[in-house]
Amino acid sequence: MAAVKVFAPVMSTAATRVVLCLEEVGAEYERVHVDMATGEHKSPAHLARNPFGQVPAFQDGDLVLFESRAIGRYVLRKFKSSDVDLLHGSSLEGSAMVDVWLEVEAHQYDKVIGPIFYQAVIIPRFYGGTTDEKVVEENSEKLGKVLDVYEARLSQTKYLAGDFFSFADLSHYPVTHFVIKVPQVAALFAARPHVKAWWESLESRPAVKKVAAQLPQF
Ligand code: GS8
Repeated sequence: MAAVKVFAPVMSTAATRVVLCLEEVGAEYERVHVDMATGEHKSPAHLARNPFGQVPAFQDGDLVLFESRAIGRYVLRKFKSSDVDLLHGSSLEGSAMVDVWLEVEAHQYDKVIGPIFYQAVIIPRFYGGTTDEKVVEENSEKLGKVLDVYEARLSQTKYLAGDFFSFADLSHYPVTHFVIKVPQVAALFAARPHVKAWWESLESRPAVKKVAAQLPQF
């Protein structure tokens, strides 16, 4: 069986979400670099894979997908085993909670941590620009409120969807990997013991360690 393909540069946080899923299930895959610096993500070949001109795109034979959370779900369904089912598909209630917290990650967490990532990481590291500290401050305050909800949840269950590790937890890793080094964000995590322990358990997973080692170290 030909390996599935992930089209994206290594730095892409959305692509990292997909790669983490592939590593967690132990699937074979091929990474195909897309050179965003030269606008390759807007080329006709890439637009045929992702009509929004974004990364990642994904291919499994004739099936071509975009949107990292949808690709992640596909990977986790396709390669699930009795040992690894990060969507908790055997339980109607458990899988519903995975869906809930995946939505929270996409629409509550990413919405506020994304601007911090852009301002504090992308602008200085990739464009040589200056961080707008006001954006970082405002979104850190909002992130604190989101993390208060996480702290309450994680004081009741070990992981977000319940007492089992799931895609809902994993999906938080890529952007947090970078943004946790921003002092305001580090302080928010440090002040919430359950969130801190949850993050440390995420970081200690072998698949996460392997993928983290491939990411730029800053
Ligand atoms: C977001 C993809 C995205 O923002 C997903 O796949 O989850 N909801 C989508 N990709 C960024 C790079 S960060 O991984 C991207 O392609 N930006 C370039 C652009 O928008 O032109």
